[in-house]
Amino acid sequence: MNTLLVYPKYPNTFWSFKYSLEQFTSEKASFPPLGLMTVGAMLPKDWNLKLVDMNVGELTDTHVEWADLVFVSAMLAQAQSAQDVIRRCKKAGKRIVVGGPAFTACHEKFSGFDHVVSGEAEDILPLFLGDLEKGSAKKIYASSGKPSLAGTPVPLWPLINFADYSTMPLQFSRGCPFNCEFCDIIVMYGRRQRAKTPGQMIREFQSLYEAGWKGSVFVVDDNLIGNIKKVKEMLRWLIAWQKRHNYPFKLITEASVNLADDEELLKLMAEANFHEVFVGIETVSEGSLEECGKSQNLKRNLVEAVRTIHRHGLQVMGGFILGFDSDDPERIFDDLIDFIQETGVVIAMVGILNALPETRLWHRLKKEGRVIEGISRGENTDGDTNILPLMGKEKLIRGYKKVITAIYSPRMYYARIDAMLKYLRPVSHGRISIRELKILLKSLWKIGILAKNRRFLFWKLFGKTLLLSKSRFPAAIKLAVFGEHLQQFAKRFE
Ligand code: B12
Ligand code: SF4
Repeated sequence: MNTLLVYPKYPNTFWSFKYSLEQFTSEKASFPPLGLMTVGAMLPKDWNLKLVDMNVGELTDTHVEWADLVFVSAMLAQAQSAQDVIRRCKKAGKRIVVGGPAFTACHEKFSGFDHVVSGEAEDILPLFLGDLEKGSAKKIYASSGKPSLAGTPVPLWPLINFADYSTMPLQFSRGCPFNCEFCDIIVMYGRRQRAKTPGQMIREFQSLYEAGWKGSVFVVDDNLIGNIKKVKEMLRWLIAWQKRHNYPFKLITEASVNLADDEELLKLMAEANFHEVFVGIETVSEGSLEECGKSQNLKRNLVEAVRTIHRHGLQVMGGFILGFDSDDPERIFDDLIDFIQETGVVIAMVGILNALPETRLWHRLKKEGRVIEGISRGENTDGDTNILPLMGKEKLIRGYKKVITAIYSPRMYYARIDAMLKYLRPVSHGRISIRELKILLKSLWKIGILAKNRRFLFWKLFGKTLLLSKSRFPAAIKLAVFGEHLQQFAKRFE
């Protein structure tokens, strides 16, 4: 069976980091599609597989002609491209199977596919494959439970070309114990966190290492620390493995802000070579935190929490949301700018509240007649929303634009790097790679010489970190380079 695995195109937004990749590296995208590489590893061994990630290469007619079966995976942000792929493959007479977050959230909004695997593939894909072999495959396969990850296979690395990507993804756990109103993770993956065993996780790191990857690895859990006991156990195994292999991987992940409460956990993460952690801070308004049920962020000093994490060598990337009912439109925008500047959350993903299908927020706002129908765009950094905000859409979007253009102005961006570096304990593991050296050299030319409105800021940062704090130098340059994408991204809101 010739099986084509297709990952549709996602828009060039905040997370694509497209501009920085194009200008400073030879890579075409940040991450390969882990969902498809995992599904690929679950398919019969005698099937021929090809993966086309449309974010790094074209889907050609030759690919489509070759296929007997086409598997499409997508997030809602890829809906348009996914629908185009389905239409094209249908026209060519192919049998199409769809799955992944977009189809789990609302497969009924798509047309033209033959089969959908809604939910996680581990328990449901074997059923589909069995039926397919018998010639009795149904249209809809919905996973009824949340499968254990004990049987999740190691991703099929040979499906991708490492050179196309800057970072490799691995996953330790799914689900999150918290209950934020807007969150679709708990709808799709549940509130009981399911994790792989430490041995299983080490096998995945080992397989990636043996496949030839060195460098950045994103542990794509939505909340790595959803089960603190289990993650600490895994981290101890990982530390030993990293030491044995001379720290080949620099790690990034996502975690809830209560990470700041656990000194031991922070130390373990730093020792395992985690450098960056994405934290959902969401808002500086206590009323809005209460409204969305983000209990773990309430009644704490969020500035101090961020600094504590920085002090342990982990750079905080922050997620923020504007447009809660409790947001005071006279203050929220300026308060958020101040918070982001004060804490030095350099990579601040500020989005507008959107209601994703089946979330508690979606149900509440639907009852209130405040959800705009149509495919949920699944994208909250494009300056639009599918809800009717209490403060009024126009005011919200105006405020959003103000925040984005302020925090991504070169002056404020570089001020934040300074604010972060003041607290950031440098992480000592691993050496600077050739890739990082090349990026550094390009940055000297492209930012240090060509970028008229920020070259002074760049050289100031460059000189200061090199003279006073050499160990923080790689982080400073990396942030300057990321800034090139983010400043470009912000321009669309000017
Ligand atoms: C890594 C990641 C990214 C990466 C890259 C994606 C990539 N190349 O894989 C980047 C950073 C680019 C990204 C961006 C965005 N992302 Co994202 N991302 C993730 C994250 C953290 C991990 C994805 C992953 O690898 N999961 C692990 C794999 C194993 O799980 P999986 O994909 O679900 O696959 C399983 C099943 O779904 C199924 N399956 C998957 N595909 C298929 C296909 C077939 C045919 C079958 C049968 C089964 C199947 O089998 C797998 C095994 O069970 C997820 C969260 C999550 N928990 O998954 C969010 C997530 C997918 N992202 C999300 C969002 C909203 C975004 C953004 C819109 C954020 C933003 N506001 O900008 C952008 C959109 C893209 C853009 N404009 O740049 C949402 C999607 C919601 C939805 N319903 O569509 C998620 C779920 C997180 C969330 N709730 O916020 N993201
Ligand atoms: S902490 Fe994050 S993953 Fe967990 S429920 Fe809240 S938003 Fe979702």
